[in-house]
Amino acid sequence: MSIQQELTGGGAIVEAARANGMTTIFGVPGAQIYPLFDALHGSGVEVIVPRHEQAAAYMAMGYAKSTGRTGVFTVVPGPGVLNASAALCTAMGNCSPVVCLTGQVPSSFLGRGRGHLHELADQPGTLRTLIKNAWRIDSPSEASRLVNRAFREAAGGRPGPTAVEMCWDTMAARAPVVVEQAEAALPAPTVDEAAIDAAVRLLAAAKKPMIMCGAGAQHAPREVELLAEALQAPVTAFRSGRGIVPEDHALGVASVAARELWDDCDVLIGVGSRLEMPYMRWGDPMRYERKPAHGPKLIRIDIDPAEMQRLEPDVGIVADSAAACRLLAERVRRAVAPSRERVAEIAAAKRVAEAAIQRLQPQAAFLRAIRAVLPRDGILVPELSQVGFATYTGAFPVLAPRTYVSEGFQGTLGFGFPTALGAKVANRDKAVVSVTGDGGFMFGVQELATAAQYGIGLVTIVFNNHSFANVLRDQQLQFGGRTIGSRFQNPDFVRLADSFGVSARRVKEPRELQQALEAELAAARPALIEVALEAGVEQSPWPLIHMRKRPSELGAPR
Ligand SMILES: Cc1ncc(C[n+]2csc(CCOP(=O)(O)OP(=O)(O)O)c2C)c(N)n1
Repeated sequence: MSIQQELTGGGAIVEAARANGMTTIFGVPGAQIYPLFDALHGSGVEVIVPRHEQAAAYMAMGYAKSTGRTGVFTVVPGPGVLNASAALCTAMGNCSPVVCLTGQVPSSFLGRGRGHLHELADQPGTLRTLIKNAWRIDSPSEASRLVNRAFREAAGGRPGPTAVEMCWDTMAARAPVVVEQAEAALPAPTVDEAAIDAAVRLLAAAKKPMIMCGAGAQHAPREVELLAEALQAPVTAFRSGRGIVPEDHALGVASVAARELWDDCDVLIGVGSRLEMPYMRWGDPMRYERKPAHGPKLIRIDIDPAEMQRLEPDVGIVADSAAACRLLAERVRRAVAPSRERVAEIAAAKRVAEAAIQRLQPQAAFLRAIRAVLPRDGILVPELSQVGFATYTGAFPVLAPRTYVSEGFQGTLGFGFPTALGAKVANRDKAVVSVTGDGGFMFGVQELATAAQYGIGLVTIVFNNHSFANVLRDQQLQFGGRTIGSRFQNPDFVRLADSFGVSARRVKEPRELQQALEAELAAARPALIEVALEAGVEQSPWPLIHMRKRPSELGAPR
């Protein structure tokens, strides 16, 4: 049902976004988007104003990744949008449905180059190079249609960010507006039966198939599990596809255990994944191979047809992963007799992996302490850092879908803390933990104020090693020990957090961390735990991430 009302352009955008399910918005106000903020008054929409625009976008991304629902943020055009742009390209890379609502110079200044407030030469064009799509809304009456399109495209196909903008005067103008219902989701392509048959033929001849998931399988845990059980195949993931099959399930394996099984794998099924792990991390990251020359036969299930060109499979199934896995599982059950020994082989690989991971200290011990107190449905957001990288290996088993919110291929330092705040806003009833280094945390440290102001009960664990430890290690090993720009002087994190009104304490050992985390999760308040470390104490996680050999053939880590 559509409703006609007299609204400003900003009001029309807000009502259209509400019709698309927006209940929370993250944003920083400014002159051009005042009417949009004004319309949020009394709308029932939860408004969270962070202290930097990058955080508004990261929070929307964390909201989206941890729920599967579209996250919405609003910022001023030009510098506001550019401040949010690292988060936008991160959300593009990790397939998060996010909608950006922004402004534009007054309509009579469009394209004049006169230098009006926040003017960018071609904002929608600039955005289209970063995200899925961007539109200008030229009148309040067009808002509903274009906002509907922005939401539909953000969530449809391969999800990602979209943006709409409206000129300053248009956003303030009042007009009769019809707010349409949200559009139905973009239809998924029908599953190609011939491709399914071809996949079944490959799988019928396979002895040791493996399933590798990405973000595109997060909505399909039941279907992936059905397929895995029909094949008795291990299910693995690098980052975005973690937890689809729990990593304590007999068939759920994290990356190091998967590497132990990889050399014997004869058919790989990629589900909603770019398959970075086997072909770029375990292969040569400097050499692009369109069609893998070595390794197992490749079946890919992906909703994005372009993926089949970027990494060409033997069988490509362009479809929604839930539908394709369900159908494939049904057919496989009739055609394939799964190996009885597979579960024992997987268990053995997990033991080998665990032994390798336990040498990755002190990170493995800290992660074990966190896992011990974080409930199964608790959410972890690992920042790019020594402890964060260690999570890629399986040192932190992921036990449920959407509980491990990662940065994806952009590797954007600084995403973690604000993204975790957004995840907590979306999951007030769940435990949410941010694991970050001191360097990455300081990219968004001001959001301690946001946590305090809105009572966002996120627990942030800052591993303080007074350095960009990764850079420091690389310089020490690869540049004759010449270090530059990799050590720093930090504030006193406990006093800093305290000054923001955030509960804070300092620990040194894994056991102390476990106790502190348990206490802070129980207190359900914004909290910071600093883990005080010396620079350079962490074992390098990279030998367990870029694994040219299976872990049972690796020596002790450096
Ligand atoms: C936007 C961005 N800038 C720079 C980098 C390069 N980078 C990757 S990890 C890292 C160091 C992180 O240091 P810190 O957060 O202190 O964690 P630590 O490794 O010390 O545990 C840097 C600078 C990046 N990945 N992304």
